[in-house]
Amino acid sequence: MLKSWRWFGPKDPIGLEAVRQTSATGIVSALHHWPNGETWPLEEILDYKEKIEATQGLKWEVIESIPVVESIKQGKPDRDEWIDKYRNSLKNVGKAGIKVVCYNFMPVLDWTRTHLQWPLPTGGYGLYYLKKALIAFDIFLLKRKGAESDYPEAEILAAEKWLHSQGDSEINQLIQTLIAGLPGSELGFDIESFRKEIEPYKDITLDDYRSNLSYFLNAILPTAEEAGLSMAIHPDDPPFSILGLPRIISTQEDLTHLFSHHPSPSNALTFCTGSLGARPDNDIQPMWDQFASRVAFLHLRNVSLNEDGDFWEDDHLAGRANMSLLIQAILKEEERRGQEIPMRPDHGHHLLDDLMRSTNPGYSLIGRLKGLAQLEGVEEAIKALNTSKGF
Ligand code: DNO
Repeated sequence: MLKSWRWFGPKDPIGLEAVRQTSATGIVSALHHWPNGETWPLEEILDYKEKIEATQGLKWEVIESIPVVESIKQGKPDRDEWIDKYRNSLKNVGKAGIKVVCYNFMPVLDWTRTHLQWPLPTGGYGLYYLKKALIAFDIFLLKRKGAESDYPEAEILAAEKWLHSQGDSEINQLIQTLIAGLPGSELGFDIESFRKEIEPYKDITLDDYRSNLSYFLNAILPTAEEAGLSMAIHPDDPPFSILGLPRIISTQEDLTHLFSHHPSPSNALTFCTGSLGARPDNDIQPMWDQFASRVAFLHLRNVSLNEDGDFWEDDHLAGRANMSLLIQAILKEEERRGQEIPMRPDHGHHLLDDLMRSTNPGYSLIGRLKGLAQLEGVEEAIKALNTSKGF
């Protein structure tokens, strides 16, 4: 695996010299300073690449992400203009020699959690999705029309009770966490603007939303092919509909639909074990087996679930996905291709000195470093066991 690390640009509290010490050689980044939806000029890309690669040993391997604007997602009349800008960005990315672009097609919100500092049993903190908090937000804070009909009575009561047990600052924190924008999402809202933003989705069905993605892909995949790019879509996180918004890249069936309708070799997948794993009926192994050849980028992390529909980010080697078996399968796929697949340790716990430094939620230094070291250890062990040489 090509070990890489997500870097949020010059403002990232974890600088490139620090990344250099993690054993990652690939950088995953984006022009975070560039206005959403506007074409990425070639000079900007080259300039940013030069900044990254000025740290010896690092290379900008993957773009995460070029965000897809709401006009495209909602299929608005002006979407073609935005698609043209997107295609121009892709052409420029291709010229700059970067081969993988990660993006997502989640409406309005990118990845979503209810708690960013959930205490771990061993100390330190992790990310958590508490279903009743999400329901409480939806019904009692956002007051979304018709939200009550999305949940069983007992869950609504539990959510209400939970909300009453929370103080003002916890409630404000919940609102912030859900809609103020997590790292990489590029957008943030308050309750009023969020209500406006999700309003159009009441008229957009799953099928409409699928055709909006298809329309986008039909327009950009030929450009991506010409530019030699893999467009690695990121699965929905969490992989189910939240707040009444459609989600269409959540299950094995969704992915089958995506790749059968768009067989272009540039149509690719970001295999995110944590996102896919947050749904009990998603089995990681058959998903890998079916889509391995489409995987252009790996997000390795692990989640655990409970029966209440909550999930939390576990150690990279604990949780639902059997990482060792997955890495074994990844190495097989790499051998078949004769090429490494870029991987990054996704989301780390906030551990030890992480608590003294203000880093992006999920993007800690020590937590991710631990994850990377564990994953690398598994990889090395498998490789060593495969060569039957003595020691
Ligand atoms: C979260 C990330 C996502 C991801 C986007 C891709 O930590 O995995 O924000 O970057 O969904 O567009």
